[in-house]
Amino acid sequence: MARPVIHILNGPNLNLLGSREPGIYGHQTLDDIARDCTALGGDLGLETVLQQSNHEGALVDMIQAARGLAAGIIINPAAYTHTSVAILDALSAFEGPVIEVHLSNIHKRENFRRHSYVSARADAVIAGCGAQGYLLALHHMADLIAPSST
Ligand code: CA2
Repeated sequence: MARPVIHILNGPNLNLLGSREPGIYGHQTLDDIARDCTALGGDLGLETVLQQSNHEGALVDMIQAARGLAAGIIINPAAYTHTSVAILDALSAFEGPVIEVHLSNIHKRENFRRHSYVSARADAVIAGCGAQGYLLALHHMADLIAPSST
């Protein structure tokens, strides 16, 4: 039987991970994160598809494209977390679970990072765990989409 597919979406500048600001965002690249998610997804019986864009509309398109295909979305909207009603609205039209991930603890940084539009739709929020946050999100996603035994 086909494994449930989880889309892991990443916003602007996350393609630079590993190359700059390791003190805030760690040493792992987005390719490292994709590789680790693929491996863990295999253990959890999930297929993972990781995508990144620097453009708000492209992220909206990715979220819309996940409808009917993905069992769940894990998203790090990056700076659009704090600005984008468009991403919130697109996620609201997605039928499955949504988990918001941030590498850094957005509540320990500048005030403007403390508000997330996306959190109003997210079923769970993980912040401050670095790249491990994506793996924690995958574990929780597996629980959220597991068929009920009752
Ligand atoms: O902590 C996170 O994961 C953030 O979503 C990262 C965003 C930031 O705007 C959010 O407030 C919190 C920024 C991503 C930028 O990534 C870079 C990686 C390497 C070098 C420069 C930027």
